[in-house]
Amino acid sequence: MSQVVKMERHGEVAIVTVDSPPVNALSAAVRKGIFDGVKSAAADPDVKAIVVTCAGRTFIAGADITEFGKPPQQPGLHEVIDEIEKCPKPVIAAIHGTALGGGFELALGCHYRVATKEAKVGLPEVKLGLLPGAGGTQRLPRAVGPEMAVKMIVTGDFIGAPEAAKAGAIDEIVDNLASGAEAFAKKIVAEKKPLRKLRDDDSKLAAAKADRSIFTNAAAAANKKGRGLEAPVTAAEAVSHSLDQPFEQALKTERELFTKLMNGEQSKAQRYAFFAEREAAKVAGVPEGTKGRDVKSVAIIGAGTMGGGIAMSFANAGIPVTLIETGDEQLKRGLGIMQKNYDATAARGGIPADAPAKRMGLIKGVVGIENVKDADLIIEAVFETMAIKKEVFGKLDQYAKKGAVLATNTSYLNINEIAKMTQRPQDVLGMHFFSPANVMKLCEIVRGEKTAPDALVTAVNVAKKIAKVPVVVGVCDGFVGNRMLAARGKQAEKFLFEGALPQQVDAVLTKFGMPMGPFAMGDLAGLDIGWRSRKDRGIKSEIADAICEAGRFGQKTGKGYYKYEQGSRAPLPDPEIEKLIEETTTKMGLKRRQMSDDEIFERLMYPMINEGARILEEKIAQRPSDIDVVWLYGYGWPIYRGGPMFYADSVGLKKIAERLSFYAKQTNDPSLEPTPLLKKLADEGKTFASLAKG
Ligand code: 3H9
Repeated sequence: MSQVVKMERHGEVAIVTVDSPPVNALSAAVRKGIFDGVKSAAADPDVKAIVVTCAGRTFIAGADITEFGKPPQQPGLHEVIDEIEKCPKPVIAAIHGTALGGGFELALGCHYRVATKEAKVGLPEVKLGLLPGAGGTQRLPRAVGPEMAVKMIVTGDFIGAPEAAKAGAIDEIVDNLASGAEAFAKKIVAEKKPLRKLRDDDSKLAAAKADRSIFTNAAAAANKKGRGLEAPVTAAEAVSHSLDQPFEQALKTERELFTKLMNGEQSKAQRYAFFAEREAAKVAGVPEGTKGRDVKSVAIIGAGTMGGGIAMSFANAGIPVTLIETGDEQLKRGLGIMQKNYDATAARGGIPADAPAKRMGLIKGVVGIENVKDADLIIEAVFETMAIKKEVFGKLDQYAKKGAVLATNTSYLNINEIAKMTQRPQDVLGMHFFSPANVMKLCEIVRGEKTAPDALVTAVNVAKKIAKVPVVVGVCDGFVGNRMLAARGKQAEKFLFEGALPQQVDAVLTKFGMPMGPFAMGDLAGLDIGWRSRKDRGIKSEIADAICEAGRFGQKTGKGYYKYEQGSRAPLPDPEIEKLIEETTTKMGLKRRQMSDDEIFERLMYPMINEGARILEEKIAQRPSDIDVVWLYGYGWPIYRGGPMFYADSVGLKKIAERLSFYAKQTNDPSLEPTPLLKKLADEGKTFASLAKG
């Protein structure tokens, strides 16, 4: 048989085993192997039943995404599933790990399904901008009912095997997969059970036929959550055809909709993001086989907004942490906020009712930095001031045990300088979380000049363990994300002097798909922080300073660049701001002009992309796709646009370089000229992606 699919006989049961690491994806070879295996077992008179199972860590995790967009190879997944379904002998899927996408669809095409208790099943295609394209939108509603099916397909969320069994998608939970599946197969044969084909079973569809609101509701919920995404809405439509089209016709519709999505720009970007995220975890310059250090206990210093959010991330992942403060008062306040946060999430059904107590139980609050002594990983999240950070690291050097990884959650400061406060700079690095740290998935792992490879790998591993997306970056002011944000912010601020209002600038970005624009973001973060820092550095910004002088610090004071109604976070344009901007610019003798949305968009985006190119030149980021991951998971960049560098490639670097040069001259700002790297790529007609290919 094939290299990736093996067949053996256990008496009257043929076992077809897929063995194609890492996740047994349905490559052409795997599809052919299963097809041939089932066909030959069907033809063997001594075989009475067939088990399809997988070696390694998981059942088939879906179609092989790397094959998408390439010329199709036979047999297609449909043909494989047809071959299984029409097999005259019972075919049983034996599932462990995760049966996902095409893998779960293949299992649904089998006559029976058994699974281990820990197994999970799901149709996560929407997360790749797709919909299940091998019968999933038709067989799943028949297995579990349309309401549950549409919810699973539109969210792409997995469910556990016990829940799937209760709903009707799994026939039996087995302790030992191999022996359990074989025994199940023999029982089916002995009891002469029929060949159950989901395509022929409409019993669960009847109830839903009367009330089709489940589809519109699912699509509306998806629309609300994933602004601008095409796939969830299209997927809901495909599932709805289980009710109004005969099975074969609905399969055809499903395939058409799948193909449309697969060839679309959104799915292309989402598939790119999937691989970019995985690529980001691979650290260049670390010797092969470098293992992370053992992390059994974690301490976090500072119970403020960031420290609290980081502690919650650990507790959410079931990992106990020690949270350290300088006094009882501060500790009590921090723990109180975390408790309130958890309670609010539980009240809106985001976590189970008993979760707040359980999670708070994992966070041990203590007073005194000496309590770091047993921790294998220490994350400092104190005030963002070099002097304070240095003092803390001096103390950590004194109290932390040998080999502990010492991380700072700074968002701008120089890690090398902080590391110098210790006798062990090899153990020091940055773990830059994004606010709110218990929600945002990004963690920039900042590698100092002396950071040891195994310390770096430890931080990457820990970040993954707490469900963050780690991206390794180098030391510079603001690292990758905030440095690019600053390039954008500089332009946004200029627009207010030139003629635009905050709401016009922000709307340009929200229309593009960003969750908010720079001014709404400033209001959320608090305008006083920047004001204080400007004062410290002796910098003036007439409009921003005037806003703060008027006591408008953003959401926390109910007024900033916008006004906010009591208890609401919705930014409302404020005529007072319009007046303040006009008065300030008049006083400065500036003549305001109408600015077009196109100019605003280009002047926000392109300088950011230019800064991204500079970051690559300086090797602060390892690869363009890492920059994209930073923006996707740290700043809410719309996933269907892939990230700023991916977006730049789609616009064309030549155009971006030309426009940057144009604006450099128009605004008399030479810093906007394209960087040498961007210019070179543009001149050569190349893309950022070409850099990754070497
Ligand atoms: C589909 O099925 C369409 C059908 O409806 C219709 C067809 C007609 N293909 O995530 P990990 C690689 S669409 C190719 O780090 P984990 C991944 O890149 C598909 N490669 O591991 C990585 O490679 P590397 C629907 C894949 O344990 C390695 O495997 N299915 C695929 O954290 C390990 O991955 C999905 O959307 C794939 N399908 O998580 C499932 N999947 O080591 C997508 C993974 O070189 N996959 N790789 O970086 C996942 O959600 C997770 O990978 C999984 C494992 C949960 C399976």
